[in-house]
Amino acid sequence: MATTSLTTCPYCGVGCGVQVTDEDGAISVKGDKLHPANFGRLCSKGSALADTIGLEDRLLHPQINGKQASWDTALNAVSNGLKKIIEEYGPDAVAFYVSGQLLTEDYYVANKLMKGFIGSANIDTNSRLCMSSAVAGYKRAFGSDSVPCSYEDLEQAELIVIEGSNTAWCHPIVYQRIVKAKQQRPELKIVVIDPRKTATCDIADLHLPIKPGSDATLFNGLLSYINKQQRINWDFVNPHTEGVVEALLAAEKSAAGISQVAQICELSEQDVRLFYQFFADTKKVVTLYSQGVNQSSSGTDKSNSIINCHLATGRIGKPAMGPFSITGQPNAMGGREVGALSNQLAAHMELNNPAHHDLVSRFWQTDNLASVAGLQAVDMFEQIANGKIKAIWVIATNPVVTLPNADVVRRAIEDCELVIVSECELNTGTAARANILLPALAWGEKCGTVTNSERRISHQRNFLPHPGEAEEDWWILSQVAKRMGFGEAFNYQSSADIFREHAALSGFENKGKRDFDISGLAEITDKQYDELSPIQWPVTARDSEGTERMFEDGRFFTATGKAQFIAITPRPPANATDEEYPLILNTGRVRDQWHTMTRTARSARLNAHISEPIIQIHPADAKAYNLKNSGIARLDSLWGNMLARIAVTEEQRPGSVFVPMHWNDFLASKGRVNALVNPVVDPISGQPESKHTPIKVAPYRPAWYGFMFSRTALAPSNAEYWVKIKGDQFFRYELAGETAISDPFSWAKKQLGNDGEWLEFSDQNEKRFRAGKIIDNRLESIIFIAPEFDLPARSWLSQVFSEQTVTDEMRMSLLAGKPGAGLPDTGPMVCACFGVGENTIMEAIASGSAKTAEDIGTLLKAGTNCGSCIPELKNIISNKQPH
Ligand SMILES: Nc1nc2c(c(=O)[nH]1)N[C@H]1C(S)=C(S)[C@@H](COP(=O)(O)OP(=O)(O)OC[C@H]3O[C@@H](n4cnc5c(=O)[nH]c(N)nc54)[C@H](O)[C@@H]3O)O[C@H]1N2
Ligand SMILES: Nc1nc2c(c(=O)[nH]1)N[C@H]1C(S)=C(S)[C@@H](COP(=O)(O)OP(=O)(O)OC[C@H]3O[C@@H](n4cnc5c(=O)[nH]c(N)nc54)[C@H](O)[C@@H]3O)O[C@H]1N2
Ligand code: SF4
Ligand SMILES: [Mo]
Repeated sequence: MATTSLTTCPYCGVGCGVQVTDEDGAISVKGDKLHPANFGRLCSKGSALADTIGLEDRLLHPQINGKQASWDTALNAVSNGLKKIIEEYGPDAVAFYVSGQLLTEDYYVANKLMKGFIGSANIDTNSRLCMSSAVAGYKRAFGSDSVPCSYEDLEQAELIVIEGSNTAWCHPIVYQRIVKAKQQRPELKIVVIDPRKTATCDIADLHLPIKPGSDATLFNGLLSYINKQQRINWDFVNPHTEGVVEALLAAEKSAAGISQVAQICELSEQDVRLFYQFFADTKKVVTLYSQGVNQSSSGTDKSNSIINCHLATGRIGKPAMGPFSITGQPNAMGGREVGALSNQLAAHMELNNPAHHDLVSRFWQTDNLASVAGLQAVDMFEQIANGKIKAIWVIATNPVVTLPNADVVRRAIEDCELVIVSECELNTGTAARANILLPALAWGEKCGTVTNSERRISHQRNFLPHPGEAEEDWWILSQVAKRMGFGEAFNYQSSADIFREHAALSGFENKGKRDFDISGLAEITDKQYDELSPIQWPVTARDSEGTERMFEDGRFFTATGKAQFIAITPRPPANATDEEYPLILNTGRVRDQWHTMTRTARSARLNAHISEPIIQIHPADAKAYNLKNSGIARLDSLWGNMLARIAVTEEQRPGSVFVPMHWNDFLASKGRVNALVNPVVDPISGQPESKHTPIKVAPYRPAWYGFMFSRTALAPSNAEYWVKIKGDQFFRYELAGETAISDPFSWAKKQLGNDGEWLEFSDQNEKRFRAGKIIDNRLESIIFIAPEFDLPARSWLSQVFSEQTVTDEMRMSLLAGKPGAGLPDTGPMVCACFGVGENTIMEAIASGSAKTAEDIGTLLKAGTNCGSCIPELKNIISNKQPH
């Protein structure tokens, strides 16, 4: 029998509604047609959710020092451990590092325990690496952390400026909504500001490949231009803002005219002028920005340079207008609401505001509420490294992979006296170094609320049983709180209890003074909570249906009620390139992986798009540094090094390379890019400069290259470079080693196991070796070694693993290392939803039957589900056509 449930996607901040169908235990997902974030669509990651819910490698029982323990023992160990350190060294010797992937209820309890009862503000969240500059920018301008816009504003806009956001890959459904709006209204203009030509540029009328780090100059120049063109909206500016004169003076000083801006930002004057004209001449403008703005040592200033231009033109608080910082994680917004950044209190209140301190103390009935800001993520791990912090509880984040200067972070965790980790997965770099491991319920098993980029609160509902002994994060935290003696305040019976308390606090003595107010939900019943429909905050008695847009009345939450212009003096990134480190390392995301891959790497189809840590580099730089496409490069910075597969592409800006943030130590021997990333932070927000580290690059020259496929997981030996990739019926390992293999056959047997029937081909002179192992006439594993990296197509070999029997022809093909045997090589995966490879697409184009992306969709289905691969389809078509 089939049952269906409605929930919310656990990945990005778009916050799509998901409909899950359980047909006798077989789970499938599709988009929730009625959810106002996605109206039924899902991207490649959302569509593959069912692939990721298996229990292999899940953490299902508490562990102490690697040994299974009962909950009681583990919880006592946590509370006694924390208490002992607090008694000896004070509350600031302990810290929590939490995450925008927690549900609001979990988040609320973590923050309440640390700030309200342990009495330290040493709780920070991975949102420090993500949204903190946007938060600081909004607060400086509006006096509150309020994202003013809705997704509908994007659809109704006349100009969308996409700055430092690869929306097509990172917020795919918002991007699809923009694509659709542009199809319906081709006059909708799109400007993309990104040093790289990303998939998002597919719909751009103008792409500005800006010099990395120079965005504040571009927007200061825009403010100055708006002034010179007499486009300042004084009817808005005079009554509703303060500080315009100072902001204009600073803008004029740093970016006097178009030619100066063009020079500093390394853009053409023509492009800068066009952008400025678009902005000045268009009324309905939304600026959508993300990590290319935030992750910078001047990220807060950059966000204010954008907000300044919206204030100057009065384009805020009105339909189709506004500075829209799009959030990354599913509950980045929830974390902001509960105040889990170390400088905030709960419900958008301030730690250093005595009235807020008093209010929260009374509401929580505590006399121990922290009153001094705690440590920010990067400093927190520095204090762990130098021994000032002696206990750290990490919940739903993986800092040994995602914090900058990650090798030092890893060492800090290894040396810390007490490391507690709440996780769903066994194999994360951080979990592997925990003293106490606490098993948390995962997506589909837990239940609570999340808030998306447009302030919309949605329910994540459980549809799977609780596996093993895994528990809700709020339950784990409350149990520890009770054992530490704070039982009264943590007596929650359900996530609904917590939600009601959180909602009540938001409305407590609020009376319109604070932006975050969901008091309209403070008294909902358990049933209403279970059935809660997506709703945008504020939700009050007056606005019981939620609020689409903030600041419609032109009033802001500053002391004077007026929005603040901020005078911006642009600063270059903290570390410039030099002779030794001549290239800029830019880092970020790829289409089909989520963060440290603990979940997405479970899905074969998501692994097929970009399977290895890559370095994208411009052909001119590749030539200058002697790098060949598909070879391996070694990257070094002042902080660390890594190895990555070389992808030469014109889309990369010369002088700058792009490396994904995703690979962890369980999936790649040396693929953690954060080992190289500069730990410098923005002085206001504390956000690291993840987009700009000077590096050098050199070809990696191993003695041999190779790969293995196997139906079971292996542990490669003698390979300095390895990457593990889960395929459909196999695991694939990409390999390279520094020591020549003298006896390849015995080495192969060591890797793959001695059993089965072996096919073997060896050419000693050429140092090539190929072998396959067959069990019951079915291909069990294969191994290929060569002195060069031009090994046979992996895509074809992956297909052989789907075959039930190995035919004689296949044996020949395998040994020859060439596709054949009636199985054409479909090429690297382009469409993850329908598994369509590049070669198949090229054939359709070559045959003349497909001329457009739509034709490819009709013929091969590629691009017709989530649409994320459409920019790549268009790229393949344009490369194929004669120029
Ligand atoms: N597929 C996928 N989607 C995700 C995630 C994921 O892991 N995978 N994670 C989610 C999360 S938590 C987040 S925060 C978002 C992030 O979403 P995005 O911010 O869109 O993603 P990034 O790839 O980190 O960086 C965005 C772009 O900033 C550009 N950039 C670098 N330097 C500069 C600069 O100086 N100026 C400008 N203007 N641009 C610059 C980069 O080239 C890059 O294309 O994605 C969310 N969505
Ligand atoms: N170089 C570089 N570094 C970056 C970035 C970048 O662009 N460049 N981006 C930064 C940004 S924007 C972000 S948001 C961070 C993300 O960085 P992280 O948060 O460190 O990355 P994740 O892999 O999402 O880690 C989440 C962990 O929580 C676990 N988990 C999932 N759900 C639950 C749950 O319900 N309970 C518990 N207890 N655990 C759970 C997952 O298994 C996973 O191990 O990375 C940052 N680091
Ligand atoms: S865009 Fe994709 S990853 Fe983001 S919430 Fe929607 S389905 Fe999930
Ligand atoms: Mo993020």
